[in-house]
Amino acid sequence: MRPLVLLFLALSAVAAMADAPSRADGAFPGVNGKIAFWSNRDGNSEVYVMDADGTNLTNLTNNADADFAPAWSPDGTKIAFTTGRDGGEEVYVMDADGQNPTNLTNNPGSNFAPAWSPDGAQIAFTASRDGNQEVYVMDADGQNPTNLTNDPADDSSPVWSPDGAKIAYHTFRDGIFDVYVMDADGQNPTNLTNQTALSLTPAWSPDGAKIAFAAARFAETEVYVMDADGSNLTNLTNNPASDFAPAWSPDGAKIIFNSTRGGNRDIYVMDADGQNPTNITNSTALDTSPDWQPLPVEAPAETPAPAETPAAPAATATVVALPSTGSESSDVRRSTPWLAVGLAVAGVIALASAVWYSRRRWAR
Ligand SMILES: [Ca+2]
Ligand SMILES: [Ca+2]
Ligand SMILES: [Ca+2]
Ligand SMILES: [Ca+2]
Repeated sequence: MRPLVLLFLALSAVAAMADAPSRADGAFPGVNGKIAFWSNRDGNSEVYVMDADGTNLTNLTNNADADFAPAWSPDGTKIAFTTGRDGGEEVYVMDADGQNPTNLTNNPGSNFAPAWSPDGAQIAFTASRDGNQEVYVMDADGQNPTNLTNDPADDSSPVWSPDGAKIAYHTFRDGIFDVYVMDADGQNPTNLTNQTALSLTPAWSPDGAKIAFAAARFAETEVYVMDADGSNLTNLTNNPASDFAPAWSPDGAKIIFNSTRGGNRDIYVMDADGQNPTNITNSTALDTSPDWQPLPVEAPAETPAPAETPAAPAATATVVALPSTGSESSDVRRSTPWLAVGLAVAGVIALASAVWYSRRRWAR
């Protein structure tokens, strides 16, 4: 194909994924609770929760400004999110019912894409404070923000591994978006994808063994899963529409993701092997950035027999042995201006232009 055709296709694919914030957050092990996401169905973006079958929809933010990128705390009692209500973009936290919204970042730069540590003590997020996007970590009360990436390229969409040892994110440092993993203190950044496709928004499985993410190749975007060391890459969606922003259910059996296969962005649930995708939003509005609430596993009430214990420990052991891993997240946003700019520089080769255009979007 000619360069201009390639450019158009590439920009189209980027635009399809990009004009929706599509950050999902990490699943922590537990019982499956509610699904948080954001939607513009009431005129501006709000964070909603609903049951896993799409019922009992509730608007948690009810704010005239943009509210997006919800991330459940590991105990399911709080939601971190991003909001424009203070004029910039700040990471807030609120109770699971929307009460007590609190600004954690209070920084004139852009702060977004929060993700909790498994012990709930810290929150990773993306900040543009020094001219490019970096993955930061702060205490859960907003204290001690620390830049973990310190790289001139954009680094975003952090997610913690369930054992707390690693943080996965996506970065543009190799000239294309790849999913990387680093130690939780920022050391040992490692490229897990090394692909010619854009690899974005990693999402760690609750047992730590796998990472789901979105990969975009020209007009095609799919949800993939790989082992936490980058091996055994598998396409879970195989659908001509855009499929992106995956997040796992706390029991590890399901993956929620975003898809345009119904004609607009909706949230779908599928089995973790890609089977039985089901639209649970069914709204003509933009619905995106799902994250599944983990609820505590009920204590075994005076169970006499040791029959039900074997499953959990095995997965944890596997995680520790892995050389590297990532977690999950995703976020995107604003659309039109960058597409116009991208088309204006149509002389640039297609893939480079698409990637450039997408920097804003996938950052979150
Ligand atoms: Ca709002
Ligand atoms: Ca950076
Ligand atoms: Ca697809
Ligand atoms: Ca929709």
